[in-house]
Amino acid sequence: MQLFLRSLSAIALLLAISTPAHAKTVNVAMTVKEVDLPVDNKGTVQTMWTYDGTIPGPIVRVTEGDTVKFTLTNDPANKNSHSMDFHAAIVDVLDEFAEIKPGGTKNFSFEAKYPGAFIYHCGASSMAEHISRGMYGVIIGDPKEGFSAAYPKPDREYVLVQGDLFRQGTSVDDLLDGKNWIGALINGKVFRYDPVHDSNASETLQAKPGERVRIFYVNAGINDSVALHPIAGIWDRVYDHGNPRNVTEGVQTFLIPPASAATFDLLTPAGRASNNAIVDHAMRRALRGAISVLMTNEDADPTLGRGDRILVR
Ligand SMILES: [Cu+2]
Repeated sequence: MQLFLRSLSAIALLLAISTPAHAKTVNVAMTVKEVDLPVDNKGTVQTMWTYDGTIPGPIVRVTEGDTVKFTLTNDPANKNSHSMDFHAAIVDVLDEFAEIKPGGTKNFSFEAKYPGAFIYHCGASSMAEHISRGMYGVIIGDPKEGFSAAYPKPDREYVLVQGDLFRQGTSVDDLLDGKNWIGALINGKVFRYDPVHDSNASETLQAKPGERVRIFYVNAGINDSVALHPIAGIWDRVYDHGNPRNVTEGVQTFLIPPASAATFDLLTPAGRASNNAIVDHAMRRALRGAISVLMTNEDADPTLGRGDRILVR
């Protein structure tokens, strides 16, 4: 009996070693839609190109080691070819990431091999136009070992994706040269969460005093890095690329290159109301849209920063 139990536990151990504990297959489908969208809080509309009709596209959230089975549909009403480039995938740029015509569909699979926050974007030509018109989003791969002392469980999570806004109709050459750049989009709108700089803004990020707020920040800008600083705060921990192994502590300003992401923990002060301005500290972009206000007080909306409201819209 003892021998039998011992061999059973040996088998269990072998299974545990050979199969990742939580690996699963996650089906993700997106449809590219070329649509008119408001790009600021007062409702100025531009024709944008999107995944599923929103900027950014849907959040894809998996666990490290999961397999993503992805289907891309290019809506037949669209005028342009589009594609999908997941930065979390190790595949073939000419195969999986190839563009498809309006009415077309494409399937591919990949393993989310590394934990972290990764951008996805359209890679169809010209990429400068497809990305700056809004074709981007984030895939989050939670670490398979879960939370730990090195990667503590946050009280709230927020996703912020910063993109560019150019004057409608800007040529590809001018996009590449940064001409006709008129603003920085945060989750699709200039000053989206900043009622201080934009009286039309109605949304903010919220937390209660003393909470650990984790921000997944994606730079979808086509040329410039983001210099991310939490005005009136210090990043308690920054996980470069969102990978818990890439931790830096006590950070004022952290650089996020184009088409990259990092994850930021802010410990809000306990026992008092406070506010932070989450800012791209490059003034050209800060004062043209890249400021988001985090309000900390006891009345914080309990639904914000949780579930599907980690992206506030
Ligand atoms: Cu595209």
